[in-house]
Amino acid sequence: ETAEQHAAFEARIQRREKIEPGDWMPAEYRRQLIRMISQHAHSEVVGMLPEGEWIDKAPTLKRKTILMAKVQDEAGHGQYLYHAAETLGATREDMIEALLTRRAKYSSIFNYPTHNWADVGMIGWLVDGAAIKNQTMLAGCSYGPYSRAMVRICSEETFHHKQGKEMIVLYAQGTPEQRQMAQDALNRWWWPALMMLGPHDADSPNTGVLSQWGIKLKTNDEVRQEFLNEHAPELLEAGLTIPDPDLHQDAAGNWVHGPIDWSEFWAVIKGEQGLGNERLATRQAAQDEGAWVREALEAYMNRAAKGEAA
Ligand code: FAQ
Repeated sequence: ETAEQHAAFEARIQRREKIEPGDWMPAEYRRQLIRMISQHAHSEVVGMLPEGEWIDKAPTLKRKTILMAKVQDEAGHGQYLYHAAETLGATREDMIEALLTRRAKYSSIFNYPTHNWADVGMIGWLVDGAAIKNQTMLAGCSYGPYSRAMVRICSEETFHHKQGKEMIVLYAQGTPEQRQMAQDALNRWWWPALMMLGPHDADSPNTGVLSQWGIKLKTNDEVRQEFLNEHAPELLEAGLTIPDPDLHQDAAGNWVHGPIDWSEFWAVIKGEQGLGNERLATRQAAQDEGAWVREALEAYMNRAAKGEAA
């Protein structure tokens, strides 16, 4: 890596040009993107698990169809993102191994259990809501394949967000049991949703370089503020109680939350709290059970290659 190469790259970033797969890029730019995109892909795939458990328990055919489509979308997002990481030289095998050996993370939010049907709605409203704020920002990022993936993924997440909000608003105005179910879901998902947008800026080691290179266009706290400003008033309007006694609006109109328990966040990521170990065991089982499919594909491709040569 020469100083000239770095200078030319920085100038491209300054001009807000998209960086494309074959272009020269600093090794650290490539490493950061592979880290982020692969962790994002893992999150989509592990993210199928909490909601997937409810497909055979959905209360109506309509809700079941919507949930099946949503979970299937998450699988598609995972594939899309693994491909985006592959454009940077990452291999699927290495990325999956990194997930299964905890070398790579995935979003903390998917280590929380789903206890009642309203959790499915609350995940749509809050988790997809938070993901959209983060990903709308990433749609403007400097790496072409990632930014384009985000445009498509965000439009699907918008449907996920709407179905969740519609469901929760309906239950919040429903029978006492339905209202209680929605409130219980909010009580459990509120703080994890705030945490999923990442540690406070002062404790975020990657934000500096990611911002410098136009990968992150907003900091974790800025995205969290956007999420809070949209969702706090809407949840209150739906008649629900946000489980934060310190929540208030400041003079500028921004909603301000109370202190976040970051020890819970790190414990959940490490698998010391929540379902981290179960989630990874499920992924490991899927990997093992899929081995014969990968072997068959490889045998087929080898045979096809030999056939072409003959
Ligand atoms: N969970 O320096 P920072 C979805 C880690 S997709 C676990 O601030 P950065 C769709 C971070 O990796 C949700 N780890 O990191 C859906 C780093 O560790 P490392 C996923 C977290 O990269 C909806 C360390 O902490 N979205 O929900 C978390 O600047 C419904 C220090 O943090 C993406 O992945 C966390 N929550 O900012 C699916 C979007 N937060 O890697 C199904 C792409 C931080 O150095 C159902 N990623 N860490 O070992 C990003 O935008 C960024 O990576 C952030 C973190 C904002 C997540």
